[in-house]
Amino acid sequence: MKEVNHFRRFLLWYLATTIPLTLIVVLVLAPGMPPGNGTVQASAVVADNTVFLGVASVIFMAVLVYFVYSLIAFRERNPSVVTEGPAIRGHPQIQLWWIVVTMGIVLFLTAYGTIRLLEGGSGGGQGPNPIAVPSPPAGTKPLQVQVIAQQWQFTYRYPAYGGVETPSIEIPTNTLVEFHVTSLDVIHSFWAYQLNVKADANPGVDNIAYAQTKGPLFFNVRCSELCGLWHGYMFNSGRVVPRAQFASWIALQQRQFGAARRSLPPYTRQYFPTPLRRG
Ligand SMILES: [Cu+2]
Repeated sequence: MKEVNHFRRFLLWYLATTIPLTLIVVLVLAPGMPPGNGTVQASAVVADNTVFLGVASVIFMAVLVYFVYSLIAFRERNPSVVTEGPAIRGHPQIQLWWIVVTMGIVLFLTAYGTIRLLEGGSGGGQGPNPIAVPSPPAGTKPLQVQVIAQQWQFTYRYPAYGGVETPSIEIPTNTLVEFHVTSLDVIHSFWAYQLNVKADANPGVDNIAYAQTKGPLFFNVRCSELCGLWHGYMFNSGRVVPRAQFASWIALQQRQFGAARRSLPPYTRQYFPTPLRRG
């Protein structure tokens, strides 16, 4: 009887299943995954997840196809035989390939992840001295927005507009927004899902995160750090609106909250409020 070339047979099965599956994952499934394409950073995360899922499906299918192939091709057909097959040891070629392939994958993921992280910070909080600073769209300046967390709400201050403090957030389209995230009391976390921004809000700390807006967008803001009794209710929503609409919104905020601003501390990068007298 002719000896079957298992490796070639496995490879054929592997390629026949993995190529279509990986194409479906990379071209159809992954591009629709969260957090969507609301900002430049969100799109970058979707692209990175597409790359990672593509790599993962190639590895996953290798394991799965080999597993199924072994079950079928190498199973003992005679139930009276209970001895194990010969152990596979000392195959230098397989060992070498194993080391080369696994090391290649790990090094690729490390390099890719690091480079992508440094390109624009990926929407994460970078502390007071960011090293991954994205450049704003040509001819525009970054807009600073301070996010102030406290039990149990977010407020926002706009230093370029007299430090006005607002209970809701709007930001203009096609703008690089520089979020300065801080807290007045305990540890919170500012998570603007569709903007792909997530940054810890710590008292006395100026945590900077970037998001470059694209078109108009509705986004949800949630606290994502357990911060006390009403943590689950610490959310609001915001909008990315055209520049003209933003200008009239911020003017309205200045009129509405201008009086309150007089009893606020002047704008700084962090606040150390005196403890509240309670009860
Ligand atoms: Cu909170």
